[in-house]
Amino acid sequence: MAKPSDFPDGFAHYPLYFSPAEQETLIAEVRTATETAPFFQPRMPRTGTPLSVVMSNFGPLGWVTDKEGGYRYEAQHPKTGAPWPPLPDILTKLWQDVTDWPDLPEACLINWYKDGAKMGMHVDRDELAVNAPVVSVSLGDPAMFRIGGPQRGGKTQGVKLLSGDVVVLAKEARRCYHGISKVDYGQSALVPKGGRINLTMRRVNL
Ligand code: MD3
Ligand code: FE
Repeated sequence: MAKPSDFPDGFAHYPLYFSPAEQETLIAEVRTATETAPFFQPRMPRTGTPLSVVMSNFGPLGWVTDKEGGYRYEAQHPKTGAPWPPLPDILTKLWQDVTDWPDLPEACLINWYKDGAKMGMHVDRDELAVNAPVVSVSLGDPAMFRIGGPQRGGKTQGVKLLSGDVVVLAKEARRCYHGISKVDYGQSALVPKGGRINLTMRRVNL
């Protein structure tokens, strides 16, 4: 059994931070935002291989990736060219509650995991603000989150993330390999078309 101390410094898990009513509010915010900023299919740089999640964003900047341009932050939606919808107040409040970072996040990536979707082990390194915390919200179906160390291929710890859970990645944890190895598809009725939605707030610029 893993002890909490096996997790990297700066990792914090807040189980069921959001009530069922607040989770419904968050899903309604996602639904409204994706009416103007529809989910898009992200693709790997150079190969164009699709990732298994679909994505959108809230905030002044959004994370995008495609074959030609690779991983980057953009102020406009890749398909519509419109600015991203603003960060909802409930997420601004969350950031202020669980971090002591002086600035608000610029980007909130929305990842939607449908049946069979996963996310391979990676490090988020497209932000200039590498020391700012990242705050993540899980909604819908449960998922197994894995976090390792700063080197690819080392030992990892698993944490099951449930709907309403919040994870904060600060300090060393911010620079650790992590991914979603499995989603227990069909366990939650929260997401109207099924699956899991993850919201990840990031500070991009210094
Ligand atoms: C640890 N998302 O969007 S959230 C991602 O559930 C991402 O969709 C996963 O990894 C998801 O990049 C995991 C938790 C998370 C988010 C960002 C991190 C963990 C992190 C950045 C650095 C270290
Ligand atoms: Fe990540």
